[in-house]
Amino acid sequence: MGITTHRTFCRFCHANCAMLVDVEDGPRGRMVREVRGDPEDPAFGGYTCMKGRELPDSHNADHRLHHSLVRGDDGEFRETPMPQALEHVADELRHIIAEHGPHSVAVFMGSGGYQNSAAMAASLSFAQAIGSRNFYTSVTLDQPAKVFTTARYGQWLGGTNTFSESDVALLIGNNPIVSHYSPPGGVPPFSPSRRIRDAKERGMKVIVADPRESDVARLADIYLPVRPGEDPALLAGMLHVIIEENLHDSNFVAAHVDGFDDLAQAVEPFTPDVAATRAGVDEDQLIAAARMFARGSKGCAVTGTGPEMAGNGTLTEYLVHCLNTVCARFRQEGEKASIPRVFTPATPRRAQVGPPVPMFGANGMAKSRFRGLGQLGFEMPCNVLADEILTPGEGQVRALISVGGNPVVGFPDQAKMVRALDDLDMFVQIDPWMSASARRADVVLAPSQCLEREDITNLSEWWHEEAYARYTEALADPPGDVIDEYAMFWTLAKHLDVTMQLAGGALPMDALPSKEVFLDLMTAGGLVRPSEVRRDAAAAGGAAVIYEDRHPVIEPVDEGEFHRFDLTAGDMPAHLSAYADQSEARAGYEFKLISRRSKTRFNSIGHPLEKLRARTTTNPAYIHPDDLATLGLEEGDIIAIESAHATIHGVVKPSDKVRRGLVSMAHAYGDADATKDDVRERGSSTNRLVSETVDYDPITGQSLQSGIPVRLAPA
Ligand SMILES: Nc1nc2c(c(=O)[nH]1)N[C@H]1C(S)=C(S)[C@@H](COP(=O)(O)OP(=O)(O)OC[C@H]3O[C@@H](n4cnc5c(=O)[nH]c(N)nc54)[C@H](O)[C@@H]3O)O[C@H]1N2
Ligand SMILES: Nc1nc2c(c(=O)[nH]1)N[C@H]1C(S)=C(S)[C@@H](COP(=O)(O)OP(=O)(O)OC[C@H]3O[C@@H](n4cnc5c(=O)[nH]c(N)nc54)[C@H](O)[C@@H]3O)O[C@H]1N2
Ligand code: SF4
Ligand SMILES: [Mo]
Repeated sequence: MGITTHRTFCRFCHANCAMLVDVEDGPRGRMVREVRGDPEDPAFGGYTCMKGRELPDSHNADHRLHHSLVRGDDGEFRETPMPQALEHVADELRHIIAEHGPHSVAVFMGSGGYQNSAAMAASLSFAQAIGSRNFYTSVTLDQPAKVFTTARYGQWLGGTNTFSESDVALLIGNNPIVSHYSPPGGVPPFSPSRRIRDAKERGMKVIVADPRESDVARLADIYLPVRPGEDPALLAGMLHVIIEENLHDSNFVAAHVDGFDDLAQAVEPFTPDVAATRAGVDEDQLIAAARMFARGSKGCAVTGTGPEMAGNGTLTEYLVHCLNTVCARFRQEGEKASIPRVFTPATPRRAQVGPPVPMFGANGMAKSRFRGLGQLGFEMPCNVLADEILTPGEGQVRALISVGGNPVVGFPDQAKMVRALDDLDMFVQIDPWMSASARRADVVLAPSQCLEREDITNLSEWWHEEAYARYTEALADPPGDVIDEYAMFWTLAKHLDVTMQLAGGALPMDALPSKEVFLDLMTAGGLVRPSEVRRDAAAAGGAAVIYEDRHPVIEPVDEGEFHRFDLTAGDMPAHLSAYADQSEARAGYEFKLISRRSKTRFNSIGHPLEKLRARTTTNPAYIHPDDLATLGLEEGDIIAIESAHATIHGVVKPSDKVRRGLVSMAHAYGDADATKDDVRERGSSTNRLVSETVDYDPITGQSLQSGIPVRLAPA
């Protein structure tokens, strides 16, 4: 009995903030009582956000599932012991595979799955073990063009400049103060606004491009209110200025870059006035931003989700890659590798370009049956999942296991996704509560929550400039018979008599391996083994361990493996020229709806938590006061938002931080049955407005989930 305090890290989101947790050992076992930031952690220094501080509620709340649910023939859910629920799922899968083949089973890992350090490896290796090509993750709902661009052009093996060494930062549609997310080279999630203020104090210049004056835009030296989807014009204009004024690193370009002249030619028509007009920004500000970025000695251009979702995502990522490349924003020979990534299989760290990696259906990778879209690395694009379920024929998906995803609210075309889920022979949702998707499932498997699990920091290690590693013990006892997701997939594989393979080889299939064994196999080839970190962390009272002596140093060029960045790959200069000739206006839809993150939710995670609900129960529609005056609307009114595809409702909130002609709303609110009448209580789903077959990226399948053409009317 009594309360003890332990060191661990938060897993409400991917940032993994260092935390102290008070645990009470009482009649119901060890229960989480309170969490707070760990002031002694070298990276986070005590920082947490309001979501993470709700972890005790999330673990102990009444709405939490303590047992799994299986729907009976009468359509009603029945509480079912975990072993039986898993056996039932395995039996159904066996029948479905026997009748329709292995591709008929799909696995989707959503953003809630990333919070468990083993869920990605477990769900992927399960899909591979049964021989299904239908593995999906939220990466193809949010930022596939980044993955694709890195693969197509190759990576600088020494890594990019990091935030702490930079004297300039360019953030395009990325708001790390709320999202705690930035790609490598961007703002690390350790107390992001304090970091930016500190960096500015030492002289860093910050440039932000966002149609909405976001939290980070308010700290910017130059804020560019770019029109949604027109980032290519802005970036091409900046490249035009940089090249014309010779501000790029011509030595680096000569040594490592092909296709520079083609790029220069393609950005030629984007003179500052043409580019600024199209992008909707001030011409002098565009020129100043180009000079500020290129004259900095170190610092990266990075994008968030906004520009990836607003159309032209692949082109935008290409131009960002060009900016960083021609300005050589990379670490060089003899320096420490910028991000050591202790748990990721080590690639050579050299002062050179790595080889391009074939992507998206190339070279024998699996193709989907739709729109010519194919695998990105090991995963299928989410764009095709609904059609793969709904369309009969060879390869039709008949069973879906969703781990930490909420397809009803995360995917484009909500009504269609709901039809698809209802059409499945079996829909299994792994979820700690009755989310919008769980309520439509045939089986809901109840998982343990983060403070009841062992985990490592593999998912946040790409922000740490030191070789920072953590292994946390399970600190609380799981209620009921909930278990870790890795154990669910292992048990299913065991029933189906297949073997899961991890980076380090086959997983033992005779008896359930411990999480430590799983994590060791999963991270084979990394700088440190999780079991070693576990021992070192235990010796350090559960704190982070920094493996300074293993931090790789960037080696000289390996001439035998020499590659160059080829800026003409994929004909991108020609795509830019085609974009220059396009017009994007859509008659009859004079507004655009843009996406943003809600401070009080992580996508749909947090909806039932009382203190977060006390802050908001809806995703308000931010609209410029002048637009509201024209529409005759006031704060708190309900507005109808109509796209070519559907109509949703929103609660009006005036904001002079959004450009005129825009509505800014968070996604992942509102179930499929949410209506105008309960929009204040539940919010509404912006994805109802989207069609994945009309507006999508032809390479990645990313649907238009921001910058959606809409019209507005009082409701
Ligand atoms: N229009 C529009 N659409 C978007 C976006 C946008 O900006 N605009 N953003 C996109 C992005 S970036 C993403 S990542 C996707 C997200 O799409 P999804 O990943 O499909 O949706 P989430 O809401 O993140 O789903 C998380 C689920 O995990 C459950 N969960 C919570 N905790 C746990 C846990 O400990 N274990 C398990 N197993 N489950 C848990 C939650 O209850 C919830 O059901 O949405 C995308 N959709
Ligand atoms: N609190 C909280 N944190 C989260 C999440 C959450 O739901 N809540 N979700 C997590 C997930 S899954 C992800 S992927 C990350 C995403 O992390 P971020 O990408 O940083 O997410 P946002 O805060 O939505 O920032 C996107 C910005 O893009 C802007 N934008 C929209 N359209 C355009 C456009 O066409 N061009 C430009 N330049 N900007 C545009 C929006 O106004 C917004 O400010 O956040 C993660 N962190
Ligand atoms: S930023 Fe993410 S990891 Fe940190 S406290 Fe908030 S939810 Fe937890
Ligand atoms: Mo995401």
